[in-house]
Parts: sequence; structure tokens; C-alpha cells
Amino acid sequence: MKDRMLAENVSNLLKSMSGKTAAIITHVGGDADAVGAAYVLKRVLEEVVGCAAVHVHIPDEMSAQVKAMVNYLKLDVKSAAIGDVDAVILVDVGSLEQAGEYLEEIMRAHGKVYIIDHHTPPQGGYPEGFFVFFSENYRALCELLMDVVQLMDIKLDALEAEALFLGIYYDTARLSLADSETMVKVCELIRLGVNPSKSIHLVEVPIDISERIARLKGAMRMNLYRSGEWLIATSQVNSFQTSVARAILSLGCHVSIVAGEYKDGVAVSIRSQQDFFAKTNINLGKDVAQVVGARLGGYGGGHPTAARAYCRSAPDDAIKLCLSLLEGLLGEKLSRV
Ligand SMILES: [Mn+2]
Repeated sequence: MKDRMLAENVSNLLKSMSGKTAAIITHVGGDADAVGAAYVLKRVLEEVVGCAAVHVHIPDEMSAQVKAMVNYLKLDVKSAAIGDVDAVILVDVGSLEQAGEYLEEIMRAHGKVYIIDHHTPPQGGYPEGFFVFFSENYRALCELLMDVVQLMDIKLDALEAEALFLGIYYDTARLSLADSETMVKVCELIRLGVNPSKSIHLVEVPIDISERIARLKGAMRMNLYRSGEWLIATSQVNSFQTSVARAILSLGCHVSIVAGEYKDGVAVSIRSQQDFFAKTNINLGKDVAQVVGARLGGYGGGHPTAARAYCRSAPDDAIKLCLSLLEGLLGEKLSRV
């Protein structure tokens, strides 16, 4: 177990919820890891712990892939208010702003809000009255849940195993970030009945034409910078920033920064290659997205190689700030390529 103490604390927390009502809330839009974790948490709370009622909420809009996974699991996702519950459990959120439209209700629920996560916590931490169960050692939150389930002596059924498999598979960038313990866990899930290629095909819906156009426009609008051995690409699109940042990274740069309109502000998605993080130790979540969000009137966060910030500024300013932060962190001037 990567963090036995944490897994014990989470299992004690769950056991203490017998007879109670709970709401589980994922980050904005959800993803395979958040949905997998929410699904198994709900099942454990209802079937094993004996909660009176557990509702799952996914703030904002679900992506096509998340919808496919939710439908496959037959997970009932509530879009209504959280309402009066004994416990509010935030999973995989990274920061409170990721609770989207539920933020106000969550703030009012302080004293009974529990955060179960594997993201870097926000700068300054969570407010008082929020109970945080967290370790960055886990590549996916679903991995932590496997440890919790093991401590509680619960046998997962095939669908629960599939939910956790998908969470681990996508949060490890298709297992490319998996360490040996993660792989052992994946093998355990396979033994429980998961058929990897079948599960993956179930949730991989073909990308739609607007996302394809966004990726291709993103590539056309690219600017390229160099600092020593590192190549940094920037671009602007007004939708699918994360998808575009991933696509540009796959072209061969070490860092991609993609900004564009999002709701009434600007979203910036930043991605880097593993070897960039390994050699520079620049954590995009902590060192870039959190700083950019805070300085430009918004918020940000994420993981070392995948992060996102929301800002109240022009897309240009958000990109410029990302570049100047990277320049400072790398200690070398960026030059246009
Ligand atoms: Mn996750």
C-alpha cells in the first residue's frame, strides 16, 4: 500500500457513515478516475456500510467519454442541489473551485465536508471545517480506493473492478505512468473479471468534428519557443483547450500551453512530457497553474505534467504569464523558434 495510514483513515471515515446520507461530488465535468471512484464509493457506502442514501453529482457538463462511462455503469448522476445530507464527499477535485456550481452549497456545509483526493492541495490549503484525506503517492484516486476496499475486506464485483480499472488506466495516461504497484493492482482487477480492451472500447467514443477542428486550428495557430533543450508551444482556441494541449504535446514539444475563452473568463490548459518534469522538477500544477490562476484573478491547479487554470484576463496575458514563469523556473531566456 502506498499510504496505509491514509487508506485506514478513509476506511474508518466510510465505516462511520452507517445509516447516514451522503453526497459525492466530482471535479467539473468528471473524468474516468473521478467517476470510477465515485461509483465504487457509492456502492461501498450503500451496500457495505449501510448508508441511508448516497447521491453522486458531477458539476458542469460531462464529456462524451464521461457520459459513456456513466451510462455503462448505470450510475445515477443527480443534477439537482446537494440538499440536506450528513456528509459531502468531494472526490478527485484538486481545488474547491472544481466543484463548479456546487461551491456555495459546499462552503455552507463546512463541518461535514470530506475531501478524498490525490491532487496537490491548493495553495493555502482548504478552509477550516473541511476534512482532507489526501496523498500524492497515488497515480489515480481509484488506486487509493483499492487499498481502502482491501482494508475493509470487500470483494469487488466485475463492474466495480471495471470502474476502478478505467480510472487507473486513464489517470496513468494509459498506464504509461504506472509504477509496479499500480500494475499489480491492475492485474488484481483483471483477475476480478475486467477485460481491458472491451472496457476501453466501451468508453472511447469517436471524437466529434468540433473537437477535431479545435485541435487542427490549435496546431495552425501555434507559436514555438526554445530554452536550451526544451521546446514550448503555445496556442489559442476557444473550446477543447485540454484536448488541443494534449494533441500539440503529441507533436513533439516538451510543454504545451493552450488558452482560450471559457465561460466569462479564460481557461489555460498546460501539459508537459514526463522527462521535462523528471529533469527540471517543474510542477505545472503547483509552479505554474496555481500561480497563473491566483495572479490573474482566478484559480488553477493540477498535476506535475497536466494542469489547468481559469483567469480573468485576455488569453494572451495568461499565455505570457505562463511563459515568463517557465523562463524564471528554467533560468534561461526563451527564444522564438
Ligand atoms: Mn484523478
